Parts: sequence; C-alpha cells; structure tokens
Amino acid sequence: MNTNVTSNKHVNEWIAEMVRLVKPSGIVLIDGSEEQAEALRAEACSTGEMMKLNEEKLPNCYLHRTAINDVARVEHRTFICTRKREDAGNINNWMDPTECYEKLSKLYDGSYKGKTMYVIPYSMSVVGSDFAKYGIELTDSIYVVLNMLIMTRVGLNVLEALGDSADFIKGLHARADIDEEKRYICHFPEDNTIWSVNSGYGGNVLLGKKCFALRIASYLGRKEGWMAEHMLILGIENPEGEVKYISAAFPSACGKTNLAMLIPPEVYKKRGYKTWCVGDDIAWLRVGKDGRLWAVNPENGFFGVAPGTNENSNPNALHTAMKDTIFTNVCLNLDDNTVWWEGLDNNPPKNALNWKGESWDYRKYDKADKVNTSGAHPNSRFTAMAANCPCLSDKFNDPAGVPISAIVFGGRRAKTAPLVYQSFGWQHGAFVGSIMASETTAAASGAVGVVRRDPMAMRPFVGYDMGDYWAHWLAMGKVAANAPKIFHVNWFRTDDEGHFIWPGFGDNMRVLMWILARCEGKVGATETAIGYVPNVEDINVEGLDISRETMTELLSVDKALWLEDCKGIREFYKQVGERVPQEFYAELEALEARLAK
Ligand code: OXD
Ligand code: MN
Repeated sequence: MNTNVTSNKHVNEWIAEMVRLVKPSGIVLIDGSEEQAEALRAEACSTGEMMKLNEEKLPNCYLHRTAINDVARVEHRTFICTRKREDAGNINNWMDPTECYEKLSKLYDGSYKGKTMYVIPYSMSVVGSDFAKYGIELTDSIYVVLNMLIMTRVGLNVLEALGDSADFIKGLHARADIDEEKRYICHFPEDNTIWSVNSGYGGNVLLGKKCFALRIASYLGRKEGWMAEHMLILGIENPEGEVKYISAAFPSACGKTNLAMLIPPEVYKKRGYKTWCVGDDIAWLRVGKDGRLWAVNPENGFFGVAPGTNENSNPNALHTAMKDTIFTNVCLNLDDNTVWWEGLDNNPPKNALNWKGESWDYRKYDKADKVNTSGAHPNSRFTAMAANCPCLSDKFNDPAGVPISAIVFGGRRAKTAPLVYQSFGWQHGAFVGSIMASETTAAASGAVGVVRRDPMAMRPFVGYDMGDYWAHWLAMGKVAANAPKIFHVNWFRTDDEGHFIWPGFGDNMRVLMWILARCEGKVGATETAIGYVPNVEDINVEGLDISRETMTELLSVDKALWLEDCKGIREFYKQVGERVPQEFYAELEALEARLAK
C-alpha cells in the first residue's frame, strides 16, 4: 500500500507507522473538495452510517445515530499523558505515555481491517494566519470526515501551508468495537499527539475541537505565550457602527451558544444596535502590538446541543442548522423525513423514531427519565457551518482576529453570585475565574444543588496542571498592557420557590451593555467585598417587567453565603495542589477579610 500521500516526509512516515498498526485496506486523502465530500455522503448513506433528510425542508442535511453507549464526552476516560505525572496535575487523569501507547496499541492493532483510512489535513484558524495550527486526523469513520469538513478548515491548502514542517498535531481515531470499557481519549502534549479509540461521539472523535483546540492548544499556549480558552466571542455594534468584542467562558450547558448568537432586545434593536457571532465555544487569544488581547475562533462550524434550541431561545442557531447540517441522535419525523427535539416546538411528531432509532411515543415522555423516554437524546447535536449563521461576524475569517474589551466568566449559582460584578483588576479577575462554579440544578424541589468548581470553564480541558494554568493567566496579564477588564455574570439566580429571576436569553445584552460601559469608563458602580456591582439604575430594564426591588435582589451580595463559599474554594485549591499561585491565596484571604468586615 502506498502510504506516501503527501510530499511531507514527517507526515508520510507517521502515516506509514499508523498504517502498520491499524492495518486498513486502503488510504484516502481528504482534499476538501465538494465532489469528494458528496461521494462520501453517498457512501455513508448506502451503508446506513447516515441518512439523508428531506431535501426541500432541510437541504443537504443528514442524520446520524451513535451507539447508545456512546453519546457524550467521557471525562473519566480522558487522559493527559505527560512524562512526569505532576505536569498533568491533580485535576486531570494521568497515564504514563509509554504505558499508554502500549496499552492503546493493542486496541488499535488491526482495528481498520477491511476499512479505509481517511487522512484529514485540517487547520485550526485561518490557514496561513499567525494563529493557525495544523493537524492531521486519521479516522475510519466517514461521519468524522464529514463533521471535520464542517468544524475545521480542511484541504490540500493545509498541506501546502505545512510544507516540510513536522509541526502538526497527529491524531489517530479508531471506532474499534465502541466498547466503553476500552474507550480512551488520550493526549500526549509532549509529542503533539492525540489518540482516541472506541468512540464515535463528536466530542471524543472530532479531534480538532476539545482535544486539540483546548487540551493540546492550552499546553502550546503556555509554552508559546498565548491562551486557548473555552470561550465564546461576541461583537456588539452600536448605532455609530463601532463594534466591541466580549469573550465569555461558561461551563457546558449554561447557554454559551445562545449568548454567542443573541438577538438584541427591542429597546436596543430600535436604536440600531446589532450583535455579531465570532465563536460559540473556543477562543484563542494573543497579545497584539497594542497590548490588547486579540481573539480568533479556531473552529469553522458549530457543534451545538439541539434540545432547547428554538425560534425564541436561539433563532440564529436554528436557521444556521436548517441546511448543510449533520444531526446526531435527534428524533426522526417519519411523516416528512425531518428532525425534531425536545424544546423545538410543542408539536412532537406522531410518527417518529427516537434517537435510538426505535418507534417513539411522545406521550410517554418523562422528564425524570429523559434518556429513555425523549425523542432526541438530551445531548443530541447539530454540526452546522459557521458560514450559514445569519449573525456571523464579518471578522470571522480575519486572520488578525478581534480585539477583546471584556472577559466574562459565568456560572450557574442559585444564590451566591449576583447578576454581574466586575473584578478589581487582572489578578483579581483571574482569581474570579479560578473560583467559577456551577450548581447542579435541583430547581424543581427547591433544593440548592451540588457545587462543581469549574475554573474558567476549563476543568475538563486544561492539558496540564491547573495551578500552572492559573500562573499562565497571571503571566499573560503582565504582558498585555491593555488587557481586557474581567467580569462575572450569573443568569441563574432563583427566588425562594426556585424560579429564575432574570429573564436571560436576549435580555442578557442589558448586562453586557453595562459591562461595555464600564470598559469605557462611562458608568459608575458600587464597590463591594467581591468586586464592583452595578448601581440598580444602571442596568437598562426598559421594556422588562422587573421591579427595582427585584433588581436590588439580583445585585445583592450575601456575605454569609460567600464566606461559606470561601471554604469550598480553599478545599478546591488544596485539591489542585502545590502549584496554585500564591497570588490566588492572597486574593482569597483578602476576599475573606473584606467579607468579614
Ligand atoms: C461542548 C462542551 O460540547 O463543552 O462544547 O461539552
Ligand atoms: Mn464547550
């Protein structure tokens, strides 16, 4: 078999080595052409790997179902394989690289027998730009190829840009037996390598995304002086046509895609404000010559959660996904060959197959057992092209990226965090990111959920020690002379009955407007123990049915609750271990002292 598929000897040698391991029956280089993609779609449909949907209603859209034991990322089977255990840190799972290669080689051995190896050359960020990093993913799955064609920039121009260089991320994916006991998502940051085996679910197998653009990239960013973050990037244009950019980190399932594509509320729309989406999940940030942080979204598409997406919550995402999209694990409407998911509308299909491909009765839906009774899996997805997004920023393909005015951290807290507050500066802001947390929702029973610390929303995505990652944040603040201001928001404050107080969705722009006004020094604030909190009258609530008392409640800081939270923070820092920066302990002590006053 000819394994020389490129003119780059490093690429060819690596492919030859992987071919000896997985033993495919043939090799196909993915060239990024529409003809090749179309042929692969046809092949995937002929084998049942994908299904073509209604061409009139959903042009060029397809449905795929994963194995039922393979529907989400698997953090407990995700490993960072550095030579020294302490370099992976206490928060990551660690495996010795030699041991891991050996163990996984047995699982890969012969796993492509009778199958084709697809070689996908891809770029994260615009090919040839300063931000760009290149990868090659080897896979036995056409579904992976077609998803990568949407999510990244794939094609022969990537190989041209790579030239003779050995500087590319080597990704090997094999579905093998989709055996969850033998599923491994392993990262070798010291070798620029990612190995993923026994899964076919996007987050585990689209190696450009979480594996490369966050775990490997965060490691590279520390080495090279830039940042890879789990952040959306949003532009807000004022009536004069000036656009300011915000990047924001939220834990998974806190509405990141919705915020990234938000539609301004009427009060801003009528004055001529507009919003533009640059990215919904990942931001790479570099210090520009002007001392500001400049950000790009390294991806080229959206891998969004389908359930809950509708004309009200996120019309832009819905419209983006109406063509050229791959749906995974959603419900199939047999009457018209379209798709449906919980929260799309109140009209579930009567003649349908659920995400498992079984005949589905919507009347048996039970909120307490969604996985077994819903039409779409709760983590079902759409893979859609950024180019199809109605509010895509015209800077999306700008190789320089966009300058960031504000960084926003957010969590899901019932009582502790106010609607918004501003940190005292970069160091305190980084500390605020390090103490981010979300509560598991138990709103129905009114019970306050369990707190999961998710620093910078990066808990599952930092490719090295968390303490070192925090130190890198502090170091970046020193290099960036005009660093963004750092804020924290909480859309999820509840009343005593457990109902959300803040309307959320598009109305979150009202909070972002306060944030931008702070960045421009145009509005005052009240200094509290935790940071600067808005004066009630400075959040524009025109057109909302929300009282001054409610706003006061939303912006209040309960010192007793915060002091309690500090204990949890200290516990978490202990768990992170020795490399927690002293500056963060100093910030924690200062916070406790202010709260105790
Ligand atoms: C995602 C996640 O899929 O954060 O983006 O889990
Ligand atoms: Mn994410």
